[in-house]
Amino acid sequence: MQKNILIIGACGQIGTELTLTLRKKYGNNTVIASDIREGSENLMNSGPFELVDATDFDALEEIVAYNEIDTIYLMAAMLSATAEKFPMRAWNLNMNSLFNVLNLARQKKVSKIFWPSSIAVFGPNTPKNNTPQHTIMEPSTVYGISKQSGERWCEYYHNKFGVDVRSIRYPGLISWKTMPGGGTTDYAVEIYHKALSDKAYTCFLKEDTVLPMMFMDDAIRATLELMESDAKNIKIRSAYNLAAMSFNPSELAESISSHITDFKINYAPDDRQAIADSWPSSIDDSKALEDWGWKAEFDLAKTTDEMLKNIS
Ligand code: AKB
Repeated sequence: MQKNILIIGACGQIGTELTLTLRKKYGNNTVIASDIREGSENLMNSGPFELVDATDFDALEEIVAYNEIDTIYLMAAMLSATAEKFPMRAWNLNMNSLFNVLNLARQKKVSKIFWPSSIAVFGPNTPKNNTPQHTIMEPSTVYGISKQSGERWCEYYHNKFGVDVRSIRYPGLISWKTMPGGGTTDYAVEIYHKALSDKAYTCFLKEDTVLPMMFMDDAIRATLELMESDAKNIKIRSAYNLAAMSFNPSELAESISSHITDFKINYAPDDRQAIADSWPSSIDDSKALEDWGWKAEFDLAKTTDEMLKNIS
């Protein structure tokens, strides 16, 4: 029997690129994309697609059985800034979708799960620089609370029921194929689009707000490397710290200015500043290196080259 892959939340910023990469690697018909809405033309035309609400267990169960799914990537989530506006909706989506896939694995309907965690699991009492894998967490955002709870449940399902669930604490992700939506790190994508269209950007974070970031190609490679590692090497079943680079809006603007010399940045911090202030500035990802050989390839200069080249 052929075994297929299901991506839930395939039309979002990570889901789109993950689906396209997995289709290239394993074949278009092997990777079933699904979301609550349709996605980009590229994604919709490259393989099978199912419309589904990630909180609907019966609908997911039917898709899994019909498509002979073996592995699920659950990418559907409400991100940090939107979750502050709709706390109950965020909790419902972020937690119930996770319980659905964990329970499908517990019932042996699928054999492997990927679920994304985030640097948002950390909070204001966490050491800010080179944040360790195991440390004080105490997230102060709705999104962070859902991600930290999710991590606890992943580890619990692994220990209690042997569920093969794997996860990464993604930093802010920078990509050009699909826009992010509702996150605090979204400025680091918007800025490139505005630099090219208007030569100016008003940033919603202060100039000296340092956050951990990563180019999407690195994030997708990390996800696949984690999922393809031998189960015995995966010693952390909550979620792995992952890092590539850290910078503030002013440093990012400087990197863009080396290509677009008359680019101007202004600052008008809003509610998202408090979220950013509660997160780490840099991350220690040595456990990911130790357990499955992780190493980032894109620094800020390389990311800026790729973003400006591909958007324009
Ligand atoms: C967000 O800003 O909410 C996300 C994240 C860091 O998880 N990009």
